[in-house]
Parts: sequence; C-alpha cells; structure tokens
Amino acid sequence: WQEVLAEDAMILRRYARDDAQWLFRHIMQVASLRPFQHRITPGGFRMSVAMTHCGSRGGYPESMPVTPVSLPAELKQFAVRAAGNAGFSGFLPDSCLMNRYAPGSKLTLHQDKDEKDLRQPIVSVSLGLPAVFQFGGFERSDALTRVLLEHGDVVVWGGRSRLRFHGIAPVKPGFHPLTGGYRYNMTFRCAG
Ligand code: MD3
Ligand code: FE
Repeated sequence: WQEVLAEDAMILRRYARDDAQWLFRHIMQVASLRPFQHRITPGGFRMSVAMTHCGSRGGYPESMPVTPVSLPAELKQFAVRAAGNAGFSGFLPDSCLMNRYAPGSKLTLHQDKDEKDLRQPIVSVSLGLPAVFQFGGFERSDALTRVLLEHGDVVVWGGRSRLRFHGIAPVKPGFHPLTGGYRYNMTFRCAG
C-alpha cells in the first residue's frame, strides 16, 4: 500500500513487515559492536533518542572515535528495492542510521541536509512501537501534517521533499513482540 505524503515523499505501508525480524537482528548486531548512545546537541542538551549506525557517518558527525561497522549488503539491497518501489531509481545508500526511541523519546523538527548529494533520497524503516511523525514545509514555522508510523512502515522521500522539516512526537509506552518497549527507526542515506 502506497500513500503519497507530499511531492516526492511516500509511505510504503507495512512494506518491511515480513523482513522485520532480520532487519531487527541487524540493528542488534550493529548495537553489539557500537552501543546506542545519546548525543549531546550543539546547544548542550542530551537527546532522548539513542543512536548508532553502520556504513559511513550518515551526516551525523561523531564526537568520539568509534568502531567502524560496514553496511551489510542485504540491508543495502533492501533499501535500494524500497526506493525503487517509491519511484526513486539509482539509490546508492552507503549509510544506515539506527534510532532507538524509549517511551517519551522524541525528535525535534529538523531538516536532513548534511548529506553531500541532496539528489539522493532517504529511505526510513519503522519497527516496533508506533509513533506520530510530523512533517512540514521548508521553514520551521510551516504548518505540520501528522502521520502515524507503525511497525513495518517504510517512508521514502527525496526530490522536492528532500529538505522538508520533520520530527517525531514523544513515543507512548507500549509493548511490541519484536522490539519490546521501544520504537526503532533505520534511515538509509547516501552520505557520500
Ligand atoms: C523527511 N528520523 O534520523 S525518518 C532522522 O523516525 C529522522 O527516526 C525519524 O528524521 C525517525 O533524521 C524520521 C522518516 C521521515 C519520513 C518522511 C519524511 C523523514 C522525512 C518526509 C519529508 C522529510
Ligand atoms: Fe531526519
């Protein structure tokens, strides 16, 4: 099921549901090598979302040296196939950022603009607890649209929506059979 969010942005509802188990095993494997950590924002605040990643840095600079972990071929293939299904051919992901949301965790409205080639889309996979995704326009003050992202939902955005502001509202407590009390999100990018 495909749902258009905006121009060049779509949700592939439940696209990853049958792949959720092996996708989640990759998250656990990466986290065993590079544990999830809460970054400190430039303003000095500890982020409620915990992050790790494999592949290149994904535009999120490291404050400390970390063990390099390569992007597994099957993850890369999954992201390329999802992008193709959303109409983006020629996706060259080299990075997978993994976000972990405990109840109450949120991601403040931001733009993803650190990647070198903004012509490349981003593919995001939601696993576990649901969350309300907020997306806006090209200025922070633009009106927001709210969309519930559930287990297995994949969002692909690029082109004219690549620089839209977006964020995640605080995750509600709950239990999911695969992920327990957490929401996880994987974002595949061409960080360059
Ligand atoms: C952007 N992650 O890591 S991705 C991030 O669920 C990030 O963890 C969020 O934003 C997360 O940088 C959201 C999903 C997403 C979906 C649709 C979008 C981002 C979008 C539409 C336009 C712009
Ligand atoms: Fe983002």
